[in-house]
Amino acid sequence: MLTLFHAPRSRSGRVIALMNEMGIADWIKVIPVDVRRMDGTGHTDPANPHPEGKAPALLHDGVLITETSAIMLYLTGMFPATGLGPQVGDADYGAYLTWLNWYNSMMEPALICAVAGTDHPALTATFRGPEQVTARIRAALEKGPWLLGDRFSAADILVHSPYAFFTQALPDDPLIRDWVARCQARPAMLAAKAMDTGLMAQAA
Ligand SMILES: N[C@@H](CCC(=O)N[C@@H](CS)C(=O)NCC(=O)O)C(=O)O
Repeated sequence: MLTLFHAPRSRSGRVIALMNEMGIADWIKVIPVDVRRMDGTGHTDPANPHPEGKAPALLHDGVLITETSAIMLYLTGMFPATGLGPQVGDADYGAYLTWLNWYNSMMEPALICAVAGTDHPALTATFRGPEQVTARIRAALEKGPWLLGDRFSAADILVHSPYAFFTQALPDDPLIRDWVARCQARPAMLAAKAMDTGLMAQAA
């Protein structure tokens, strides 16, 4: 019914971690795919239905969903009882949607521009920069311990992830560092990493 196209050690690991958190892994068939990597390795996998050959991609009864945040919304909406994403009518729903979309439209572009060393007035006017990213997350974590307060959600899995991928982007801020460490230490995240280790070993 649900099929996830997953590339080990890529952005799709966040969906595996979410599946584990939600306890829905038995409902989703995971198909490992290759993707082109930044270091020049890998190739676009013809088995992957993603129009850009990227991972993740989710197929549900013939409907294709791409973009990690859209997949997260789709799954947390499909399995509301798992509690990993507030639903319409919940007081946290607006903040949840905001974090998932802010991640795509502000955080990831700002951090990628910084890691790439790219600077242009049009980029800063649109995406701001790493300091503003840090300030926004810090303001939420001051209430914490998670982005939605007491409630851990898919938003934490998504928003903390670039700091785990690009450790050079991790700010020297104990509040943010502790939150990233807490997200990374969750059993669901550790299980996702162990799965990737197994898939990499099989592929070698
Ligand atoms: N905005 C997309 C980005 C997906 C993405 O860029 N995935 C990378 C792996 S980390 C990929 O598949 N790259 C292969 C390529 O660009 O050809 C999402 O969050 O799902």
